[in-house]
Amino acid sequence: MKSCKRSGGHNGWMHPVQADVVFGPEHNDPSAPPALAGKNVLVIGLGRSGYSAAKLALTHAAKVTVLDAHTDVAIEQRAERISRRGADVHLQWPDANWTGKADLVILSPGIPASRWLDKVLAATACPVLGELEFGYRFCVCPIIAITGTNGKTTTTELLLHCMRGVNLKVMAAGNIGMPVSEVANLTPALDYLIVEVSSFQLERTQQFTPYAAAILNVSEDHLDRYASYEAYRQAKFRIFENIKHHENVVVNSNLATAYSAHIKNTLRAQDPVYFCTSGATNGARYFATSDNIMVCNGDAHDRLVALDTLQLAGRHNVENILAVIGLCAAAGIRPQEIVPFLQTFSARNHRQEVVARKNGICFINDSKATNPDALRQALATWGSPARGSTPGPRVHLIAGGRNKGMSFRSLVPELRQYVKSAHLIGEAKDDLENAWNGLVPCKRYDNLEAVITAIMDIAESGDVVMLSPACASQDMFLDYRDRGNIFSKFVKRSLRI
Ligand code: UMA
Repeated sequence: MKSCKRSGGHNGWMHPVQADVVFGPEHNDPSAPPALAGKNVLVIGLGRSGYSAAKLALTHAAKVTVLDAHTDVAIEQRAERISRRGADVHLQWPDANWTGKADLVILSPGIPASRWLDKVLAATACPVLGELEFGYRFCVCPIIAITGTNGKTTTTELLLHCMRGVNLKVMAAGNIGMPVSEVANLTPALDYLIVEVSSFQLERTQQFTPYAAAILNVSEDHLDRYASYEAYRQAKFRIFENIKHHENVVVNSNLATAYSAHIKNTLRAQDPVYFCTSGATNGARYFATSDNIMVCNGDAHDRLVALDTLQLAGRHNVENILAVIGLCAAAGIRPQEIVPFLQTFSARNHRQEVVARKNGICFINDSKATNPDALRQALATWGSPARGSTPGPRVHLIAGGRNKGMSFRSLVPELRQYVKSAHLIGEAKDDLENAWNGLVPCKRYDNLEAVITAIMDIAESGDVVMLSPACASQDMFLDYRDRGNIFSKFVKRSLRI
């Protein structure tokens, strides 16, 4: 294995740290601890990110205040734990009345720009860091970052699997559910930290400089937070902003035009590594044909691995695999070295997960599909009739939840081709019914249990019952995992397995 391009510091790696108004000039020396002792740190949001950031700041002897607009059992438990360590915590905090002192504000990713936030930030008049940026400042190993509208978690887990397979010490953090602030103090023991990054986290990056990074794909999502699709895509491209070395920038060739437009103004790496799922086009270094994953070596195209030897199904997963190959290559791992690990990795829970097969009916939990494009991928993967079975639509689709400002009309072709019946839940019931009624039979429900009971009466051998909501989960569930677990529980109970 070729060693990664490191340049001093831990394992030879050193963050490209610039003079810093937040941590003071001593942060130019990466071996010096960030200067937070005695500083007033205001953390906004006491979810997982705020909790980890508050603990990290407390560890560095900061005076920590935490504000959260809500409260629930989990928030109260976190509040109690950090209060015991000296934090001043305000729950159910009313907007716009912060008058305290702060030297640094740390924002949780789920908190969007708003008038009350502007007021707080204006009142404090101090630097503001997102939790990702804050945690990053304490990391001392190289970071590999992954973003994209869909596939981030699968790709992060696949990269973890491959890098561990070649005996590197790696961990995963970020949007995958583990804040970077939580693991920053573990990074001295790591070769790499793999970070799943969301657009929310990227909105407030400053010095965040991954050693290597990939964008898997960008399609419409979170339009309740962003003024436009373009604004959302721009947030995604911030992942590359500080990377100078073009071999370490890995991009889906679908985004080549957008990438070129961005580098004119902001991005530094002029000539990224492209991957492509539709053959050797657009100068892609890594690409897939209908049967194989290929590597471009100058004019030669070498077959790396046959698609039918992989456990991950679907074209969208080919995208994820190609990105992993590109990121591994940036870390000095040759594509051939990871082939056995590509072949042994299978999809994790909640992402097109087969929950049960009984009486010829397949039950799929795709709770992680929180936008229309993810639903489209799931239908393309599971919608085609099995060999030898009756042609025609076969999916009983369960969709709905909290609409993130999306239109569902774009799914009409897939709906016509693959969906036998649509079962609608959550706040988005009306939007979905308006978009789909007349195309497929649509029925509305108040809860998932009622949906499963109804579908059990109509599903036949050869059909697929799929939860792929195309919406966020928080209107009815704690999160997508909770939604998927409840779906799986009801399915198994109904099938008596
Ligand atoms: N809050 C306020 N005021 C507000 C909004 C929220 O006080 O106006 C409080 C809430 O009461 C809550 C806290 O802020 O207590 C929640 O903060 P948060 O929404 O940032 O959530 P965390 O628990 O910190 O989780 C975040 C990510 N969530 C979001 O970005 C919405 C998690 O990604 C991530 O796993 C975690 O940090 C660790 O890095 C989840 C997610 O849904 C999976 N991500 C979105 C996605 O994948 O599409 C971006």
